[in-house]
Amino acid sequence: MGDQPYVVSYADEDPETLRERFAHWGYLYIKEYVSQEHCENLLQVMLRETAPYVSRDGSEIPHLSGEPFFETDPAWDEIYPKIQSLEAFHSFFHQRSVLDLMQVVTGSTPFVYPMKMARISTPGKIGYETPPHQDAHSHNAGPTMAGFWVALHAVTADMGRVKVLPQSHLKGVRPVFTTQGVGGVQCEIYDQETCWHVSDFEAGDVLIFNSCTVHKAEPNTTETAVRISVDTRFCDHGAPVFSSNLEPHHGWRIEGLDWDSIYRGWQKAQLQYYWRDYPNLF
Ligand SMILES: O=C(O)CCC(=O)C(=O)O
Repeated sequence: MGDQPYVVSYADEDPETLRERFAHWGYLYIKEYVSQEHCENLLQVMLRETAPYVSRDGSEIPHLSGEPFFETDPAWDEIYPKIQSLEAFHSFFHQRSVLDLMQVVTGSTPFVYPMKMARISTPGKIGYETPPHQDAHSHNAGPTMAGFWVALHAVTADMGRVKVLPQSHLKGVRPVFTTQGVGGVQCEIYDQETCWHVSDFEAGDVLIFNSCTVHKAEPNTTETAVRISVDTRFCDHGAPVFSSNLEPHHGWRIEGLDWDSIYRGWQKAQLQYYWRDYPNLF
């Protein structure tokens, strides 16, 4: 069976309906949840840091100049610490409306993981896109953890959309093996799991997925279009959070990419080291 479109959710639906749908499918695809203005503002500040490799020059979609790259390539390593240092990037996930949504989904006060991720999917790197995986494995997390992924601009079928294997969360944490591509780890896909859910995204569309929901990225097969999205993880406040999630994303391999350097130019202290008194770190 081929792919099917995402089951669409809307923020103004009854919370119980959203929770039931999340429990049933293992994900929620919520149309235009984050305001387009907020996405555009973040995209603009990120694009200042991705230049000259990725820019917009007046077009709606970012595009690539020069050689393709993926996570850990030299161009990416040059750009990424600058993106990680953006206060607007981290605070994006702490806006009231995002916390409110996660409160509905988790059914209790949400905790935002310190690690925030930006994805820059360029064309010309087919085979290096995010392989199928479960965040339960990659973030060493329990069942109440959820991924929160936001498209910052329109993403069409050829631009490296993120897709999920519906109901895969019901089968527990799967065996993994190493592979190329973002994260370098792939989980097992069982026989008959051939129907993925995926749709085009508009700016502000949110994908929330259970920690055991298998998800992956499609290849970016465009000539020059670049897909930029941002994501993090949430859990119910008090659930165990593994220590690696307290690091900046790729802080373990990019020299100098630590919280002190990230916070250096920030205006506000409120979101700095906010997890230090979190009651359940391991
Ligand atoms: O955006 C991507 O390419 C990957 C996203 C992802 O795997 C995640 O958020 O866990």
